[in-house]
Amino acid sequence: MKTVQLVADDISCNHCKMTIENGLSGAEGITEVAVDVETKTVNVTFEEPLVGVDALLSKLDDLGYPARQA
Ligand SMILES: [Cu+2]
Repeated sequence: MKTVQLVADDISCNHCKMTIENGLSGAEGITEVAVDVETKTVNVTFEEPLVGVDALLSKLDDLGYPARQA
């Protein structure tokens, strides 16, 4: 199990938080998703090799929140 912190500058409110948390959690290999609106960070706990950082970034992109690794 691995945890990564990603930053998405477009996170601005609780709606963004819900969109990302709902959009990521439940996907295969993703154990936990926590979005902090104030710091615009997304903390994801996941299991490799089911998911990797690149896949997480691409999912965030699809949700409308381009991100980078913190
Ligand atoms: Cu928002």
